Amino acid sequence: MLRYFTAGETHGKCLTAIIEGVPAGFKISVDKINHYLAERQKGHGRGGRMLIEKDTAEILSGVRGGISLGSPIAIRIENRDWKNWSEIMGTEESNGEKAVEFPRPGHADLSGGMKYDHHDLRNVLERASARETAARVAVGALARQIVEPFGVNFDSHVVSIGTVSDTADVNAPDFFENVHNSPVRFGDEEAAKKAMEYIDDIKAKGESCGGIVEVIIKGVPAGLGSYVHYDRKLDARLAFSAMSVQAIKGVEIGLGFDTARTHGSAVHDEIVYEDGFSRVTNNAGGIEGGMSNGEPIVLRAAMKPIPTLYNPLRTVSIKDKSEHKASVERSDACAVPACAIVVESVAAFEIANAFLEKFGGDCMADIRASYEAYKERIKNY
Ligand code: EPS
Repeated sequence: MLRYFTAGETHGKCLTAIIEGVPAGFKISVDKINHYLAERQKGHGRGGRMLIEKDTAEILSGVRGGISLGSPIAIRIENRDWKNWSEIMGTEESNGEKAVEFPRPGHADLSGGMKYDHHDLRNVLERASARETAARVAVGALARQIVEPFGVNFDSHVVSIGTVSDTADVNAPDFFENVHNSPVRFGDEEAAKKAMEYIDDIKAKGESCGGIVEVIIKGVPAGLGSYVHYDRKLDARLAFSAMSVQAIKGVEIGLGFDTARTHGSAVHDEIVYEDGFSRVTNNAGGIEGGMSNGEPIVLRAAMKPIPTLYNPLRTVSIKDKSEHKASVERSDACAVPACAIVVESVAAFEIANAFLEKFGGDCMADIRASYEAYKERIKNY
């Protein structure tokens, strides 16, 4: 079983992740981790913090000469902004400056303050911040390196930002190439321009905006996850992991909520056989009965607008309970393109975990043997 933890505050010294359960003998590229960290930093609508940071992973343990050892892998990502916060966020001493008194509606501030008895809401927001997603992207970038040698690949794009939807065809051959070159991870350039105008407009109004992201996972063999128990269902795990990403308010797989608005024959994917089983359509989003069915897995998540508003909403002081405008922290007007990378990363972790559950072993050779034997059996099913 793969497990991970992250630690770190947004203006603390660094973010740390420990991933446990990575088998021995896998090629681990730190450049690949850094590629996804850089992707997460991009996107039209990001705020000032991304100009300060250049997220880079340092692998501290569990890898030797670029190959996993089977021991826990620790990763560290420095916060460059720490130098501006060391007196405020020091672990030994803090000058208590930049205290936060006015909880932002939509943020963890108020419930977190009440729950942990914090009377400076900075103690909440520092950890609740989506900065933590840098660590999760590093974990996902590592996890994908477990399944990529078996032909599994991951990509993501933005379906819509606010009221602007991408119009490109996801199945077009150059779709993902265009997405990777787009500042909003759209496939269509004209729609991307509209989305950027939309972001600029809401930013000028002191607003923020959300959007919908989609992750597409190809090459997953049929049979990951299981129907036999609730916590082994692959869709349940993907939904859990996507929902655990900061600001996610909704998750869909395949046709998702739209399945409820139509009839059975318009939803279910007919089965055909040509050199193996396949489906005429993929409304199930690659998962039936909590198991992968061999079709691409399609996972969508809805990100709410970031709660920090430069034109803030009404709130109440946690000190004297007087009415006040919510605190304003430096923030992003739109982080939806980054969110696509984050959801892709947490999904990669879940797929790698389910893959190891099915084919698990202590080392690459055992996993390869188990995988090949399964593929052979399925071929003759
Ligand atoms: C983020 C870092 C944060 C925010 C943002 C995401 O840095 P700072 O607070 O120093 O500007 O830019 O986080 C939020 C908007 C939030 O509400 O948590 C990052 O690295 O992605």
